[in-house]
Amino acid sequence: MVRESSLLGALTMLRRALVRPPSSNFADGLTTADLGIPDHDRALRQHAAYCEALESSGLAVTHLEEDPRYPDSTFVEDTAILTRSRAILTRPGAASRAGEVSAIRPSLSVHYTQITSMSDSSTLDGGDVCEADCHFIIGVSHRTTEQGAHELAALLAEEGHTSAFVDIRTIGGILHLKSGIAYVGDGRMVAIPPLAHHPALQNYEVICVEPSEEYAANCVRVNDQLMVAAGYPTLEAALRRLGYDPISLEMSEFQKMDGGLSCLSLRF
Ligand code: CIR
Repeated sequence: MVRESSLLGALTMLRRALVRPPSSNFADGLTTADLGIPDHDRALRQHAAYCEALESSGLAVTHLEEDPRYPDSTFVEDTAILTRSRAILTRPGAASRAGEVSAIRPSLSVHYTQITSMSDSSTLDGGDVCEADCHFIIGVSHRTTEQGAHELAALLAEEGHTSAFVDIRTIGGILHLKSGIAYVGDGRMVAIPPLAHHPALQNYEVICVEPSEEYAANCVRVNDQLMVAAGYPTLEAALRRLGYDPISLEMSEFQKMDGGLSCLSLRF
């Protein structure tokens, strides 16, 4: 095990991130959003700003090569679940993304000696896994099967982590669980209205986003910093009232491909 982390209060101190820039054929990836075709140059600029924000949060950022074999491969979060002691390689729920997992493995093996693969009878995307201190909330979605969610929970339990499940298959407008919730530390969870009262969130102080700001629910706490999507003033104001000083980042080109802030990095 080589995850270099210590505890920051109850929050895990993060040291590193892996990112992969959007490839030139990024627009050929999967999407349900009806927001137009992403502009590759603008996506690269937004990605660069995102990487700067990770660095300013104290992370050493490893920039992987763009990988045009997989147009969705900039969304590296979906390929692995990283705990203190191991990397768990996922089984993406979209067939076109399956090869992304073997593509990321060598970069993870630089940092992890223990790498576990999920069974090929399950599917699970990293975007369905929300880590909240040592507890994991796992979404069952159109990408993550119930079996995949339970298999991951069993693997996490081997390390003493607890899990809860949230079925998002009937909730419109979100691809993954973390399209709709984010743990921002301090016992607080940001959530979209349909998830705000879910039993899995009952032990958290829930910051509920307005229906018009649902995209902003995918925010990312990294050490002392909180990264939020730009253009969602009500959530940003609510976070400021709670004492956060969010870094706001333009995400328009990734939103066009159903991606959010968390999807763009593996943080450990
Ligand atoms: C996909 O449909 O798989 C990509 N276009 C977007 C993945 C976003 N990932 C995430 O939310 N973790």
